[in-house]
Amino acid sequence: MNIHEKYIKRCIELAQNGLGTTYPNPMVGSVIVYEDQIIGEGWHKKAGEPHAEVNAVRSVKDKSLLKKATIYVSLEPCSHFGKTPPCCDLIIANKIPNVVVGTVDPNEKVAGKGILKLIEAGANVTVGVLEDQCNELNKRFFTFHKKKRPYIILKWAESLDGFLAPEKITGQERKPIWITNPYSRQLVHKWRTEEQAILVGTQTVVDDNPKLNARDWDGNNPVRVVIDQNNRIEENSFIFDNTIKTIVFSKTQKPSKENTQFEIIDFEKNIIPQILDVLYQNQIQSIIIEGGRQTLQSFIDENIWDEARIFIGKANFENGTKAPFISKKHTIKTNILTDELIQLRNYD
Ligand code: AOF
Ligand code: ZN
Repeated sequence: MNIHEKYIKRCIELAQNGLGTTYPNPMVGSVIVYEDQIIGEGWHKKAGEPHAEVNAVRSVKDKSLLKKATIYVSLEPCSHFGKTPPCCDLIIANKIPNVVVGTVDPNEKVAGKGILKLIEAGANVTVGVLEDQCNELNKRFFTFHKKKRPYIILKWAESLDGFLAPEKITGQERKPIWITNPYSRQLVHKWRTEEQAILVGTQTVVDDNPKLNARDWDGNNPVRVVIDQNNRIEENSFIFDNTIKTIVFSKTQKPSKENTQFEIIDFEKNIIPQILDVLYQNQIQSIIIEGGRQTLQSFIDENIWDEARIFIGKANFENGTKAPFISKKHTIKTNILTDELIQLRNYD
């Protein structure tokens, strides 16, 4: 690992502190180095708050060193006036002579203009250090800006013999049978805090009345997104409790409710591009899809997904609804105590 890579790696580490809180902004980290010593560090914490470079510059005690230093940033410094002023101007104003950039910002408002502005101001700019890792860090942000749709994570749990959880019906009460253990379930709540939205199909809401929040982890709740073609979901379902913004894709309008947004789409046509388009328009950069079988399988069949996270439980069910089928290439297997977690990436 060369010197530039060492410091960009540190930028990536710093950036990761912002996981789940920077939306719609990317996670960005920055370090300022003088004579192979870190003299300042910063990361972007929250949209609207200072960018990584600003926090890094502010953290430098002896500002006179800036004129001789190198600033490392995992993402190209911005050149536009957004919620905050351009980081390029800050670098130029502080006369920092060397700038090392992990990767180019895909946001059309920046997209190379930051690098150009720095070069024009006389800075010595190096671009593309640990580029793949910097792109991976902001896989959601990059997918959103380049593919004009959210980053899509599919998640489900299946039995050892490949079935989704059946329901145990005792008297009038329907209770889901848990496939995964409490640790895996808590991990799912952590995952929910990392994404901007969570999506399920109608049947899942009708059958399970899920809350779709992240109650077992400290962090932001994702926007709830449900598909309900014929408005079958009951008014008193948890998803309509107004506690979290909810988007409903339906064939017909319903009287609007507080915190609930009805989106009319054409169910005669393929609904996936229509849904993704609305989510894009709503600035949703990532979504975790948690069921049911039909919804998950339709994203798999269209090959519109980026990641799949599948828990395999210990028990055999022998019958029930077959779990979605997905080709298990690029597999990472981990054990969460007794459950097995399979993680797939779609590089198409
Ligand atoms: C940077 N450093 O730490 C971040 C950048 O609306 P604003 O002003 O917050 O700008 C958001 C955009 O700036 C965002 O879409 C991305 O292109 C860039 N983010 N740039 O130089 C940072 N977070
Ligand atoms: Zn900036």
